[in-house]
Amino acid sequence: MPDLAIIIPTFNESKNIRPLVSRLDAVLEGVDWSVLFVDDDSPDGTAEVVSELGKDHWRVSCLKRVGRRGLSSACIEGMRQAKAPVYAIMDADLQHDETRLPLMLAEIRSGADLCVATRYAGGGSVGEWGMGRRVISRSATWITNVLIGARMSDPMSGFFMVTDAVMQQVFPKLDGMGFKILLDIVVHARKNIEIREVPFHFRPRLAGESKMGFQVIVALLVFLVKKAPRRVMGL
Ligand SMILES: Nc1nc2c(ncn2[C@@H]2O[C@H](COP(=O)(O)OP(=O)(O)O)[C@@H](O)[C@H]2O)c(=O)[nH]1
Ligand SMILES: [Mg+2]
Repeated sequence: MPDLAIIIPTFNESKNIRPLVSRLDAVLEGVDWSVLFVDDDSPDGTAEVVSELGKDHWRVSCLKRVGRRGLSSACIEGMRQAKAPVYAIMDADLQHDETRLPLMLAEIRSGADLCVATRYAGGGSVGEWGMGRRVISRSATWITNVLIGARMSDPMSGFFMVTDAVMQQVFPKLDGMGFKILLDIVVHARKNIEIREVPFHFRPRLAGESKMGFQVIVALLVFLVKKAPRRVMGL
């Protein structure tokens, strides 16, 4: 069992797999790590690229799901399958700065239960986003923190590390819907888990397309309306 299992959900990311694995190799020297790509049968052949790479690279493997889609459920299934003491969740598209991974692991090893890579504190940034996307992201973050009391500067971050101990508590409670896996974990974990943050600069996407869209925002609002009363009423 490796010390760290990196779980990467993919949909049409074939061009990003090899560059990403080379970067992981470069930054994770000295760590016993593995990476599991959870691919929802991408038409561009992402799963085949991963399997091919995995033949010569024992740290790399692929979980291919057929007939299903979903970022959160892909992360959950990936963690359940990988079974490691610590999991990192990150995107395949090179937008998440992999050089942060050793720092995040150091936070976990020194006692954090969850370490979130944040775009909104300590010198992190969203890079070259347009005004519209900035406003939507900031508003969603603000509303989330008001309603959920999530204690995080970037509750919508898709880049974080979490211990298996926390995941074992929350697995039965996660619904696997939508994009907000971090939020789902924090809402369902015990209230005193130690959350730390590491800043990062969100890079522009080089290859492939974003799957974030209007339906993601609607799904977030539905989630908040369902979960907020639990927190506000202390349930
Ligand atoms: N397995 C799986 N991965 C997905 C799905 N939707 C998005 N992803 C992956 O989740 C990550 C984040 O999605 P992305 O479109 O980059 O969102 P953005 O960074 O907010 O624009 C990327 O690695 C995507 O390939 C999905 O339905 N299933
Ligand atoms: Mg992305």
